[in-house]
Amino acid sequence: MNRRKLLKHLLQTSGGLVAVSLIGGCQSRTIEPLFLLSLLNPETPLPDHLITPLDEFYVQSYALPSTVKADKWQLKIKGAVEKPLTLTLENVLQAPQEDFHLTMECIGNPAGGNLIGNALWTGTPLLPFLRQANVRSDVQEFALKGADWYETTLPVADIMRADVRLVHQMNKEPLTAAHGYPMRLIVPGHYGQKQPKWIVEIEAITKPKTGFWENQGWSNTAEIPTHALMRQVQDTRVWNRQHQVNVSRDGESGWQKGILLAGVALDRSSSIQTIEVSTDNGISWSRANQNRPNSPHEWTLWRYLWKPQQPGNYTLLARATSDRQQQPLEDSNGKDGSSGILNIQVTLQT
Ligand SMILES: Nc1nc2c(c(=O)[nH]1)N[C@H]1C(S)=C(S)[C@@H](COP(=O)(O)O)O[C@H]1N2
Ligand SMILES: [Mo]
Repeated sequence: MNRRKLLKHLLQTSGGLVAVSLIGGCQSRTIEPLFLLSLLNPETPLPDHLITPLDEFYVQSYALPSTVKADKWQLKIKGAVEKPLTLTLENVLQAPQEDFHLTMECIGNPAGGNLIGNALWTGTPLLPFLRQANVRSDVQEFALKGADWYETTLPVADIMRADVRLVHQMNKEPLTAAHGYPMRLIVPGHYGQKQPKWIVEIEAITKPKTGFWENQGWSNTAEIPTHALMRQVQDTRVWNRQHQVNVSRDGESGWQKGILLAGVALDRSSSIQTIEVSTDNGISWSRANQNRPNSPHEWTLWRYLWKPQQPGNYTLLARATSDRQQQPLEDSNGKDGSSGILNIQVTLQT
């Protein structure tokens, strides 16, 4: 699609409607099954990318999705800048577009939770626009605001990077209303709360400030720790911490045939080197098979074929090691995001 067509297409799309469930004014939609890993045959190579389909991608918004009209949409770059700027959709679409894979996860996602998804995003770097606005040297942070009055902040160094982009497509489709139509900002390395949807304002500020979730105690840096998520025990999808799974001995999915464990791993900035699985509550560890995405911002896929010898109770753990760190055994402060190890109790029946 050329840019003119793209603009027309975007202007015609109202931003697809989604089913909304309102719980205490907070819109949060999680869909099962999240994880359609067709990895049951360990002989088939792991795919390079596992993309979460749009209708399965989690939605986390503190209020109803904002209804922004593309032809009315504007992004103001203001505050402590020499030349304040107002961008239209056309301005953004006329700039060079880039496709990139990135996994988005909510800081509130518990170990093994499903507030996580991976997409192919399309957008353009924000940096040239910031340069155009000529950010003053005493600026410390940017306050990023959505049309729903959502606000979050990040230091200058985190925002004035070539890989921070204004994004208008997700999996090659215009963003849906729920995911920020017509435009959101994506700041790699950070949890979802630093990815403002329906972005309408970027304010350069000279004093640090905290945003909506950060004011409620959530981490203000919100950087993604090295962590692994285990998502599959045979055909049983595993969602919760301390999940209890029963597996019979015989039959098509009986444990005698082996049990396939699979999942993902992610870090804020560096590649995942290894994923290890323990089936004896951390006494011994075995390397899982994994793929190696080009970008550290896309989840690494892993799987491990467990061949139990005896019935009984087992505790399964998975841990990731990135270039930066090995995932700690204990869960850290939940308000910094869950870096803890998912703990799955499995009973293998006699
Ligand atoms: N404008 C706006 N942006 C927002 C939010 C919001 O409520 N309003 N929620 C944030 C949170 S907490 C997360 S986890 C991600 C979720 O993005 P998604 O709904 O596209 O998955 O959006 C972030 N950006
Ligand atoms: Mo979030």
